[in-house]
Amino acid sequence: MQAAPVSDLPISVQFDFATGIFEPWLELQDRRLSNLKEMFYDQERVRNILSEGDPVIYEIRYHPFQTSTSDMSLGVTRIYPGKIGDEYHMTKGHFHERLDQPEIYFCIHGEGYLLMETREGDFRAAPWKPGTITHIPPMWAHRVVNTGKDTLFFVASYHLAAGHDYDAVTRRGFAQVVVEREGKAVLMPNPRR
Ligand code: M6P
Ligand code: ZN
Repeated sequence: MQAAPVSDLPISVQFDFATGIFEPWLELQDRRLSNLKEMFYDQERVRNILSEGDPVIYEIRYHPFQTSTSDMSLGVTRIYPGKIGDEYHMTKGHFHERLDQPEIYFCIHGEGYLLMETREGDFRAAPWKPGTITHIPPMWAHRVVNTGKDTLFFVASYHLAAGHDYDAVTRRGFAQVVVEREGKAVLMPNPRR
């Protein structure tokens, strides 16, 4: 993320509920399979797919609202439908670097789960549909999984100072993974733990 421009004036952006894209945004990040290859449990499948290409799994548009005294930020993530092997497309997932920083996620479109886990191993999977709003308390890692046939998009509101810590999630994943079984999305214990 580049340094955010400082403005003490109110700013509005315009969100399109049909596409999940808002304007203007200040930064766009594509997350390709190579950026989150450690996250999927079926590592052989990851290698096979990467030998033929590097699909975009999701994209994020950011607008940091940096003022001289505050650092609220907006992020809109769009997760494309699909699976890696039998595991559904999902975000990397992260803890916040700062231990006092929560976040609010608003599901706008699509269906899936918001997975959350503490370092002590307390785990929650919130089923998600349009209109579900989840408060993620400090010290809970968070990851969104798209189990539907459409693009899932959600709005995130957080402070820039929260920071992203991907370390533990990259090494250990979450306690459970979301996979397709007989056409249905089910949770199962992470085979890599
Ligand atoms: C939301 C926010 C962002 C985050 C993004 C993608 O928009 O939580 O801070 O970057 O989701 O999640 P991740 O960084 O885990 O890939
Ligand atoms: Zn976060």
